Amino acid sequence: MEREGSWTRREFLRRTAPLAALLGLAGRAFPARASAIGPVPGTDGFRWRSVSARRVGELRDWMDKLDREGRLSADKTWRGYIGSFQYAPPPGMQDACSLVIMSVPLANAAITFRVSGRRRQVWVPSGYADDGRGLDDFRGLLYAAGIVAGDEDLPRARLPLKQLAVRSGLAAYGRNNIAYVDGFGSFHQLVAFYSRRPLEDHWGALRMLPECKGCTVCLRECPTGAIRSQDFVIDPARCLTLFNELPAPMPAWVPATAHNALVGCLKCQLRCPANEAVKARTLDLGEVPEAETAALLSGRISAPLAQTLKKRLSRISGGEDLSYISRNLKLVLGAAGPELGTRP
Ligand code: B12
Ligand code: SF4
Ligand code: SF4
Repeated sequence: MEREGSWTRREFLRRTAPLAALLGLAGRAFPARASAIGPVPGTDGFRWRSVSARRVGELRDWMDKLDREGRLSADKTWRGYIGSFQYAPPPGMQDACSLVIMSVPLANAAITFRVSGRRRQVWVPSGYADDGRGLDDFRGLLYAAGIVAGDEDLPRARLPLKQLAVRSGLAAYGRNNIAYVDGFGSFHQLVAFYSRRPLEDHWGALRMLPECKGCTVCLRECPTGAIRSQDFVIDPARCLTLFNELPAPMPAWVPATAHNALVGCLKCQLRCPANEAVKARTLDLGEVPEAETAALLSGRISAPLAQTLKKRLSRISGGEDLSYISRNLKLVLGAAGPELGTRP
C-alpha cells in the first residue's frame, strides 16, 4: 500500500516550482493536472499541512499511552507494521525543522471478470490500484507549489500517518479509524516528508469527524466486527484487510460473506455519509475474458497465459502473484456478496 516512486518527473516539477509559486499555487491545493502527472479523473489537487519535526516524540507518546491502557492489539502481523515506525528523522536529517503531511486523492477501481456468461465486477479499493504516481510525484507537487525548496531531498517520514494528519488539522478520524479530508472523504493516500524548511507548526488534539456523532453505519457494515462500540480504536486483528493483503490462508472464523473486494475491504467506507460526495469516482481496470477467469480460478495456468494475466492485472497491488489473486477472487465471487452497481 505504501508506494515507492521513480524519479522521472522530479526534474520537470523542480523547474516549474518558481512559476507555481509565482502563480500563487503554494497554498492548500495545487491542481495536479497542471503538473503533467495524470491525476485520477475528478480528483484534482492535494492538501497538505506542516508540523514541527520535534512533534515526532508526541506521536510516539500517544501510541505508548494507548498500549499501556491495553487498547492496542497483540496481533504479530499488526505489531510488525506498527513496529516499523521511526520516531526520529533519518540519518543526515537531524537538522530537519518540519514534517509535511500530504493527502493525495485516490479513486476506487473495479475490474470485470467474465464468469459463466456473466460479467462480475469486483472492487479494487483506492490505494490498491496503481495510478502511475509515486513518492517522487508527490515530492514534485511540493516543489512545484513552492512549499519546499526544489533542491531539498525530502526523505519520507515513516510515522503513523493518520495520527499525524489529524494532529496537523489536515484530517479528522472517522469511527472506522480512517482519516477523512475535506473534499476527498476517506479515499486518499497519506504521505509525509521531513523538510529543513521551518514551516508552521499546526499541532492540535485528535478530532473525530463531525458526521460520526450519532452515526453507526460503519460499525454495522463491518463484516468482521473490527469496529467496536466500546472503544474508538478498532481491533485490527478482526479487520479483513489484515488477512487478504497477505497470501497466508484466510482464518476459518472469517464469514464467507465478508469478502467484498479483490484485495482490502470497502465495507466501512462505501456507505459512510461522509463519503457520499466522493464515492462515485471509479476507475475501470478492464475485463478478464471467461477462459482466463476460469484458468485463474482453477489454478491451471499455462506459462503464456500467466504472462497475459499478469499484464491484465498489472495495475492491481499484488497482481503479479496469481495464486494470491486466485485465492482472493474465489473468496469474493464465492461470497453471496454484491457486485459493483449494487454497491457493497
Ligand atoms: C497498519 C495499517 C493497516 C492495518 C491495521 C489498521 C489500523 N487501524 O491500525 C490493516 C492491514 C488492517 C490496514 C487496513 C486498512 N488500511 Co491501512 N495502514 C496501516 C498503517 C501502516 C499504520 C496505521 C496505524 O498507525 N495504526 C495504529 C493505530 C493504533 O492507529 P490509528 O488506526 O490511527 O488509530 C488511532 C485512533 O484510534 C486514535 N484514537 C484513540 N482513541 C480515540 C478517540 C477519539 C475520539 C479519536 C478522534 C481518536 C482516537 O488513536 C489511534 C492512534 O492515533 C498506515 C500507514 C502509516 N504509515 O500510517 C496504513 C494506512 C492507515 N492504511 C490505509 C488504508 C487506505 C487502509 C484500508 C482502508 C485499506 C482497505 N481498503 O482495505 C484499511 C482500513 C482499515 C481500518 N478501518 O483502519 C491508509 C489510510 C488513508 C486514510 N484515508 O486514512 C494508510 C494511511 C496508508 C496510506 N499511506 O495512505 N491498515
Ligand atoms: S459511517 Fe458514520 S460513524 Fe462511520 S466513519 Fe462514516 S460518518 Fe463516521
Ligand atoms: S476495512 Fe472492512 S473489515 Fe476492516 S474495519 Fe473496515 S469494514 Fe471492517
